[in-house]
Amino acid sequence: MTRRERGIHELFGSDPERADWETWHRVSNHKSRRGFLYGLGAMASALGAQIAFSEFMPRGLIPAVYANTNEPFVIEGKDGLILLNDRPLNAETAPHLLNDDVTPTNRLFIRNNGIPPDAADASSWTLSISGESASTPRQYTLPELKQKFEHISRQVTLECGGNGRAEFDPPVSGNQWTLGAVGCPVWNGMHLRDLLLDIGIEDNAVFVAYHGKDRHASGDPTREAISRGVNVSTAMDPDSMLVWGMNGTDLHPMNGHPLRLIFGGQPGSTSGKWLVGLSIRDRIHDGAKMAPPAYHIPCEPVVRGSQVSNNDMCMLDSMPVKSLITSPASGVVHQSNQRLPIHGHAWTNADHVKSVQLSIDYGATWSPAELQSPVNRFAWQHFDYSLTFPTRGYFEVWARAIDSNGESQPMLLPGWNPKGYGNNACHRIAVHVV
Ligand SMILES: Nc1nc2c(c(=O)[nH]1)N[C@H]1C(S)=C(S)[C@@H](COP(=O)(O)O)O[C@H]1N2
Ligand SMILES: [Mo]
Repeated sequence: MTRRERGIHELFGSDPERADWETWHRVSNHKSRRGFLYGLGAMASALGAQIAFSEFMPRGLIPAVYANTNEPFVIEGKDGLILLNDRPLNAETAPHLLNDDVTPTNRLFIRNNGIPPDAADASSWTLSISGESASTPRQYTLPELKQKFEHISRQVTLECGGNGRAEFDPPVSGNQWTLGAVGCPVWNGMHLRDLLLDIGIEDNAVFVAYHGKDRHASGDPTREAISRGVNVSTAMDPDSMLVWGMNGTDLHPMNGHPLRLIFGGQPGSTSGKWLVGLSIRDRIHDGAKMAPPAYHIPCEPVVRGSQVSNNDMCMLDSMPVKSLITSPASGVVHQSNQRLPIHGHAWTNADHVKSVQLSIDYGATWSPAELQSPVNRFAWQHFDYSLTFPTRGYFEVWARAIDSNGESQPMLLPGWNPKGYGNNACHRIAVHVV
């Protein structure tokens, strides 16, 4: 084998028909990455028993109790997600499983900061609103909310602020999200604005903070796992939602059932799950994970790997323009005499994505893909292209989105930051043309 052939063999494995996203991802990464593992804890809780001799159990083994049935070892209602952490539970979706224009519930990532609440009774769920700038503190049950306010459904992209963190170099700590901490289901609920107008908020209101029913990972009942939110102008934006359903059914238990917030264009951490309280604050909220370095980036660009003092950090208050190629899967083997259809999505915190361009020559030249308009603001937009390849061999397809503010995705990693937020580098997939 030549060196080049060996490279291709390594990339695509011995079975050339296999489109193996995970293999590609592993080898495409220039630094060693913590191996993918099903945590013993998650396995034990799924089995309902501690695993005896667990120290001898080979890593990645699927327990025979599952191997003997057709039931795969997955998070219930979450098909094929990749587990990054089981305490707290964090799981992402491989790009090719995000190909649907509307993300199905079973393909939406899970990002938990603490211990989720036990299964909730939606009929008695209560939301309490208070805070310095709430005119009259009050409560609503979930059935009251549904009965009293206008219902809306919107497709809104939800992306974790740390999506793409795994690629930062030097590495930064936190969940090593690659590409799949993003999704765009249809959310069913109401305008948050309608609720705030019903309560009445004072002129001095600055921030709307959330409180969830999940518990701090330490189990300490006096500490919240996370309590963030958005400034009042974002909360009052007609696109900001209070949500009780996704894709026409109840929220998944791990995505905040029975009530949550959804804010388009913001880091996912603002969209509180298992919502039991809102605080209308007369100042920037000071809840858990509001202080730097959490969800903060250096106010000015820094040298990679620098120590940055908390005083020099600014709040991450929007998510940058980005795109994802969702078909084919990276690592596909493609016949040279055929066209290769490319499909994917692009999103932004700006009004809309203006264009998506593709390159098969490492960015030397770019061709515009066909791009659809968003179904509503903050919905991701779909792009399509039919590629031809000039020769056989190893290719990369790169995608780059440009939004209505003129912002575009960088080809290489954007500014390094100590917590690894906002990586919107171009998505690349590998194609082996034979
Ligand atoms: N109560 C509560 N809300 C939360 C979180 C959480 O851990 N607890 N995680 C936040 C973060 S960091 C993200 S990215 C999104 C993830 O939403 P999802 O798990 O439905 O994908 O929820 C946000 N809301
Ligand atoms: Mo997040």
